[in-house]
Amino acid sequence: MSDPVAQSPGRIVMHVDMDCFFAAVEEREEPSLRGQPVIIGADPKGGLGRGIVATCNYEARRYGLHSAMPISSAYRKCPQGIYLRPRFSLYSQASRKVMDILRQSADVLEPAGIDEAYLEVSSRGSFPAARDLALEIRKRIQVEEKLSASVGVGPNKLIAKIASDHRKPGGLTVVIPRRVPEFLGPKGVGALRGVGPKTKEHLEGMGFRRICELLAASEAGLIQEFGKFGTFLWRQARGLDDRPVDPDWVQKSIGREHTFETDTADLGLVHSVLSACVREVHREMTADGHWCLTLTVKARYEGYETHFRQTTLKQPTGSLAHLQSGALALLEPFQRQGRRFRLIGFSVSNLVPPEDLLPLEDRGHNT
Ligand code: TTP
Ligand code: MG
Repeated sequence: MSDPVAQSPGRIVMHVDMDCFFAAVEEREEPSLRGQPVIIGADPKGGLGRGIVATCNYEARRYGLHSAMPISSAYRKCPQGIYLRPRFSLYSQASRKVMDILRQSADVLEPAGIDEAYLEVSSRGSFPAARDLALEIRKRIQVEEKLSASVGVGPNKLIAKIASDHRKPGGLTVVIPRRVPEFLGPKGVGALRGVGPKTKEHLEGMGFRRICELLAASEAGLIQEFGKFGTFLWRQARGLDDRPVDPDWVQKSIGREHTFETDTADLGLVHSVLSACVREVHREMTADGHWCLTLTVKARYEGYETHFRQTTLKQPTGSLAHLQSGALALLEPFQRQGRRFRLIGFSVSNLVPPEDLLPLEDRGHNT
């Protein structure tokens, strides 16, 4: 008799991440863009524009362009690129369609951002079966949505996510449990969850550039250096991650911001730009039926000094008038500073999904 435990493959988790998502949607809408470098973000204004790149397609990446770089640097590296302003409603629509496809194939689906999701697929029973499913999903997204995705499969969320990024674009990487150490080892410590530029620098300063090097660190040593996060790092370096795929994930925030062409002390202009940001955020929030509890205004002064002010309401709101008056109240102390603004922005968080807004008797609890 064989041992059922030894035969059990344990957990199988998939992570799907769309390739250069905003740019890919634009290319789908306008096929003549294909093959050219396409950049989504602020207006480059012939190299004088002051915003940033949201994303760009892989042709543009060959010129060294990437997300979050100043649009002026992007323009210097690639003046012949096609520069487009983002059309968020189009991207949310495409995102919803992709999530619908994924939901049909998952035991549990956790959308983890506009263009990525985790799928619990343990019920498929084996890694080869999960691989077949991944191929099928990638094909459906291509055929039905004309978009390209990269997929990672592994024994948990951490490995699945790193695997989906392993061979972009259009990649499929399956990491079976036995292969986890050789897969993770050569990767930079920046691939681990929660390791941003600062922590990465800190770890590299301690002599840990690659994950295999981090294996030499003791858990106690990492705790001493990073507090509780140390344990998390120690576990991640070993490929350990027991977070469940969580279907209750909700988008954490919706925001818009605007960088002025020149730093400005014109409060009328700051008001009207903030108000336009509020309108766009409101439109996106209510398109999904969400309301929100927390409002945040972000102000960046000349010289890049950045501040946030935030308020949390007692009741969720979906009213544009509430958001507008809330944003203005938050802006007020900023304008008393008498300084010039470089950027103004608005976001909502603590989003409340539509089903939580229904009165109790409509939720089906009374049957
Ligand atoms: P990502 O998945 O990080 O990037 P991507 O899909 O464009 O490219 P990749 O093929 O490497 O996955 O982000 C998804 C979308 O989120 C992206 O298309 C645009 C948006 N985004 C921003 O607006 N600003 C940012 O800084 C980043 C990283 C993404
Ligand atoms: Mg992506």
